Amino acid sequence: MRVTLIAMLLAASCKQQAQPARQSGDVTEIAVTEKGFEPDRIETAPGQQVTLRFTRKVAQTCADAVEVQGDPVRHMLPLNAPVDVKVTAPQSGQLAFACPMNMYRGAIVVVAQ
Ligand SMILES: [Cu+2]
Repeated sequence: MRVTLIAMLLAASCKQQAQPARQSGDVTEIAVTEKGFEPDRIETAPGQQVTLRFTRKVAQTCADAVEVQGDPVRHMLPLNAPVDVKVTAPQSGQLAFACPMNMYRGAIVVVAQ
């Protein structure tokens, strides 16, 4: 009986944490690994301001910089040094980011609330 109750409470709290959409001002950590950007898909609400915090964790990668769609600045990513890039999500669709050679890619994906 008691175990069942605890299990239900745990399930309920997990459900709350699983909300995909970001709040304004949220920081999203993105690692650069041998696989590329992790995560490579960040869900957010329309028009939200999101801070992407890129941290490159591998020395040998062509993703030593990141370019965000609509942002003319190429953001250099020094090894193991977090770099914040502030973006505003569009009203719909997605905002892509990629390494300068466009091999590793990711996107901020707008989801309806
Ligand atoms: Cu590349």
